[in-house]
Amino acid sequence: MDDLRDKYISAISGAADEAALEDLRVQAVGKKGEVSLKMRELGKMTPEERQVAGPALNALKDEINSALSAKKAALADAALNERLKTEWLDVSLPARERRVGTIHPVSQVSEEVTAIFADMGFAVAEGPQIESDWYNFDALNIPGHHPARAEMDTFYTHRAEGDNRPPHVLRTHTSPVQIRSMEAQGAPIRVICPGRVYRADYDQTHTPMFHQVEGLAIDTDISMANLKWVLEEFCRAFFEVDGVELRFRASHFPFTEPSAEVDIRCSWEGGTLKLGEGDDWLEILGSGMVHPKVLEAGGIDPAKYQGFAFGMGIDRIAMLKYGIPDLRAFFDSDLRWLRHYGFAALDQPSLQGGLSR
Ligand code: 2NM
Repeated sequence: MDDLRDKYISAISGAADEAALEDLRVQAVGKKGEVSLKMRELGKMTPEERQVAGPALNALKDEINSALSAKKAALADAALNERLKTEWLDVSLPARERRVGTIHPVSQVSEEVTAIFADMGFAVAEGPQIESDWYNFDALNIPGHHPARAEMDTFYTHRAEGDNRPPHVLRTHTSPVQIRSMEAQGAPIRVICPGRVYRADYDQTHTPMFHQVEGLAIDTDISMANLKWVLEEFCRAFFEVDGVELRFRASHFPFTEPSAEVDIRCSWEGGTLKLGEGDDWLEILGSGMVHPKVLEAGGIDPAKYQGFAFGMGIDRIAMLKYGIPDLRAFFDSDLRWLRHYGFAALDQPSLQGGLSR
């Protein structure tokens, strides 16, 4: 009986599937199975023998039956687990196909600009959109009486009654981020600061909120020549014209000296703009060598360091590159406009892949 038990218990535990298990059941406890045949022999035994063998055989039959059903349950569990592995279903997926939307041209162009300057070693810095007037004006060599303060159409916040400190402003440019970067990391430095800026102005070419990217490079031997190379390199990559021609026009900003506005060669043939050819010039950015007072405000010694800075409108260069006519439509949240001028969600710009579609 011990031999029978060992044989079937180990065979049952090693059974590969339900069919093998059924064969074992028939062999062991089926009508003509080994245990059943042994039970038939009980009739030929003496009563004493039967009293010992009977209960033992019944116990063996029970033991084999429960091993069979335990193994059957285990096989069913394993089969179910196997099925669940291949037939999984993400019940969190939407039942209906849905358009995910598009990337806004401002986001797309910010990524493109960032990719180009990152390739030239510039890090990205961000800062608050509500600024103290020190960061937005004084640190940038625009003192209280300076006409640039009035020209900027600044949005002011309110102070509480009787609080005579100057009010905070919505930043009118991203230059305050560059002052903060100078303070935080000192020289040498190479950063670009993309972000939202605010001016109280609204017409075909102005919205009260728009986007700027400013760049700053400070070191012991930075010159206007470096500025020129960086901006040419940027325009060549961004507008995707190899023989890009820029024109540096003397200008004036409080925070740079000397200052230059930069134009790109273009043509307006047939009413469409073509960059890199023709006899016209289109202004695309402002730039210059950072004013010593601005370096000082940022905690950098102007006797030891100098640097260049530049700034441009992201919305404006987006319009030029992608032929978008009206700036105001940028911020209307018109779905048809967004589908037309938007970019595919996974269409991330990279220098390797070419920046445009
Ligand atoms: C421009 C034009 C020229 C500029 C200057 C600075 C700072 F903070 F470093 F002094 N950031 N950006 C700058 C210079 C911006 O935008 C038209």
